[in-house]
Amino acid sequence: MSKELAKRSRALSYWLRHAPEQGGLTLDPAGWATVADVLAALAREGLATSEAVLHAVVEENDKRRFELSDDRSRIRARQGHSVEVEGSWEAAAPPAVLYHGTVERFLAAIMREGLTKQQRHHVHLSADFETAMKVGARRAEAVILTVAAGRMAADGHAFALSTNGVWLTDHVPPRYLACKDQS
Ligand code: HQG
Repeated sequence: MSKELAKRSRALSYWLRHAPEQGGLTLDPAGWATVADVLAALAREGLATSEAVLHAVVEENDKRRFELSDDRSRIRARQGHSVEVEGSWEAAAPPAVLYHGTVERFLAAIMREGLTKQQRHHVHLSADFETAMKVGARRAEAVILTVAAGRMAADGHAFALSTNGVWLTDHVPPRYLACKDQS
């Protein structure tokens, strides 16, 4: 993605997930903003953007973070919100094992309290090891935890799958966690 698209993508992530008011936007209950409002907000930030460029930001985003409504009049983040939104996630039965990438300095707290959602709506888990490695490596050397998701689901914990493939749950108690052998 070009620098120009990346700047717009960062602004969208911030407004659509965390701080719509910073962009002068309001999100509907399902997290949608109108494309017209978003283009106006980008222009106010000195990031004047055509509709075609906005479509490119959505399409070229590495993690498919954003989606457009069918008529392309609205845009929202697929997941990762800290602001209250509802209805963007499909309940789904998880695979037996999911992965979470974190870093050494959080391990003691995680093994004590389990994985908690911090600022986000959910704890984020991935079906593949590689993705978890990348998520952990955003902070420092990644440490990978395995989550006994099948057992959790059998015990009544709810899971959802975002439309870009991130597994979401409310809390992973420590008894379902194990530190994966990193070798
Ligand atoms: C840790 C990015 C202490 C947790 C990525 C993580 C992902 C605890 C951090 C998505 C804890 C929260 C999500 C506890 C969890 N005590 N630390 N009890 N429980 N933690 O960013 O999973 O670029 O909210 O291990 O690619 O790192 O935003 O979650 O290190 O998909 O699209 O607290 O964010 O995607 O950090 O990342 P985050 P995450 P985007």
